[in-house]
Amino acid sequence: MTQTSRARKFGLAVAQMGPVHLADSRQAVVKRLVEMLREAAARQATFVVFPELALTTFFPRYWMTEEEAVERYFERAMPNADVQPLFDAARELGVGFYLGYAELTADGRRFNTAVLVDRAAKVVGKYRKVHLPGHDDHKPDAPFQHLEKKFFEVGNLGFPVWNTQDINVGMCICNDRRWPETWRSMSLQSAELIVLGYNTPSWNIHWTEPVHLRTFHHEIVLQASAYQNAVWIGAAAKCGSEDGFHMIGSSMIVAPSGEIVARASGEEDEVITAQIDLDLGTTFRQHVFNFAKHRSPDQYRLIVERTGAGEPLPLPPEARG
Ligand code: CDT
Repeated sequence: MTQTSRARKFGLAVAQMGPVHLADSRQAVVKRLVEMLREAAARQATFVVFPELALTTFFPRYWMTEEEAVERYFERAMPNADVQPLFDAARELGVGFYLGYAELTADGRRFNTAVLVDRAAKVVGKYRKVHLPGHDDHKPDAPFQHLEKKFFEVGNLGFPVWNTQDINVGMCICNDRRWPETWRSMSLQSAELIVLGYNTPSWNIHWTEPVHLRTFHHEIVLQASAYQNAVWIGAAAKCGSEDGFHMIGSSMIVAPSGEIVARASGEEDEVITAQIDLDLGTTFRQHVFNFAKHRSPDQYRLIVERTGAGEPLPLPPEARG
């Protein structure tokens, strides 16, 4: 990794979670999160990334009604009594965090959400997942469901960036990481660190994708996105076999050079840390990815004008053969 002379260091931890089974209580899960928060603090981290939907099993794999899902898996407030011990530990240790959970709003709307919590345990930001994968219908012949499109609405908060703990931080969630617009929306707001949690099933129910590609695509999008946007990335999995349904691990911290600087080794609860040098991102933003100097948004209009791929545009006369 390229080194800069003026280091602006930030203690980052990623807390990977092993499986959360259907029978596991919220209290037991939060105890695991608190233990990892303490380990991260002992290793000089001041911010911890926890996974997507960290408090329960990955419930969109099960067919059920929306009412059943709300009853068992959604949070009506954040924090709430079950999660309060995590907030108490964060305040005691002076460690901020990212936490993914299923959000039920006061007016009954459902989102796949993450909160950004500062070192005083105050919620300073909220992100709602934009790129919801899967389907909303029952697929009885599939080995499991992926019902995010049934249980959640598309996020309505955009891709904000917050200044907290003296750095610019952005958030996204799981499938968002596969889409270049996610990262660029935040790097155009000078994000220095982008954090995410994920639950990535090892098998794709939509086609027979070789299992090794699941991890390969996870790595390639994180490494390319870190480099192309000159940001640090912290990505936390919930992984291993939840009641027989396996999900990939490979939680990691990726530098703006695209290099992986820390990576989880197993599929259980595991804390990885790095003292990240924020000036490394500045270096990349000043040179190859100096956006103000090199971008040409007028040439990229289709990116915001079209959703799906359509016909080629009429060629400008000088582009014709
Ligand atoms: N949780 C989540 O977003 N999972 C998706 C599965 C994609 S299936 C095509 C992911 O991007 O990992």
